[in-house]
Amino acid sequence: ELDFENITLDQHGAIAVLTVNRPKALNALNGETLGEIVQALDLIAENAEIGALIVTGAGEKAFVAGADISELNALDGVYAGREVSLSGQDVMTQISNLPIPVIAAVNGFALGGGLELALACDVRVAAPSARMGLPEVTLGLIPGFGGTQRLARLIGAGRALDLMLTARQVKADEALSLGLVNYVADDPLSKSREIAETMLKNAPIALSLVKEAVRRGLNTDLDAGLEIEADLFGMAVATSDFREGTGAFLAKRPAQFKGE
Ligand code: CO8
Repeated sequence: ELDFENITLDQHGAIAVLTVNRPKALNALNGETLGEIVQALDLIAENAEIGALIVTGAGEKAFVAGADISELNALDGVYAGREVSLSGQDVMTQISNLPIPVIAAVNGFALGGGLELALACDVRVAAPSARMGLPEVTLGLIPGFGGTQRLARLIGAGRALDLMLTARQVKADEALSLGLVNYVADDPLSKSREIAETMLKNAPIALSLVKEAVRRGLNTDLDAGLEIEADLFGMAVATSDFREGTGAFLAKRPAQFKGE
């Protein structure tokens, strides 16, 4: 565990857990917290032992209740607004670009920037108590940490527009039926660990190539996406884990992947 003010970073074997911990503001993301998240992501990226990341919020009440509204309130001018959005987007993009699976364990409120944080993860697990929404228009704002783009890509423009224009909060069961979350579980952190363990049985490079294929493919048209897939498929075939995986199947034994 490292010395951060507003987050904790723990490692349990191959799984890192990043917990946003600012209880006085329901874990809202101020600039300092975003900076610590970036430092944590750098540590995770440098640590070859870590094969999956879980992102969560401290306490029962909130995952992350948004960007810090007192900091937002001090913003003034088109330029300052654009810069703060770009730098928050960059943090979310760094999460989504990590070459390992990232799971959001959503306990309690995930609003505004908090939902955008969960949207930057690969898989979302919600507690029954979770409340999710993008209430920015109630503040005279719009989502600025990638929410307008990632939510529409995840659940479709029509459903995303409903959530953003009404600013309403959805509970876990509706979030599940919208495809906003993948699972609802009483203990989202332990369910996230279970999902991470399942993923970690698979070939690590293949996991990173799947993420890359989906992410890059969503930025392009089908033909270009299929080319990306073929290129990355070729890279998978060039790994020794591919030899091991197919060889183990044919020999009827479990595969021992090395991440090479
Ligand atoms: N920022 C700062 N402080 C917050 C935030 C926040 N987002 N959310 C809660 N807090 C603080 C409260 O001010 C309160 O502090 P205090 O005890 O000092 O009064 C404390 O946390 C506890 O909160 P409440 O008393 O309000 O708790 P309730 O149980 O009554 O309500 C809610 C819980 C419903 C979650 C309520 O706190 C709430 O509505 N919070 C704000 C939610 C919100 O609107 N989030 C979106 C923010 S906008 C955003 O995220 C934009 C992202 C993109 C930015 C792009 C940059 C340009």
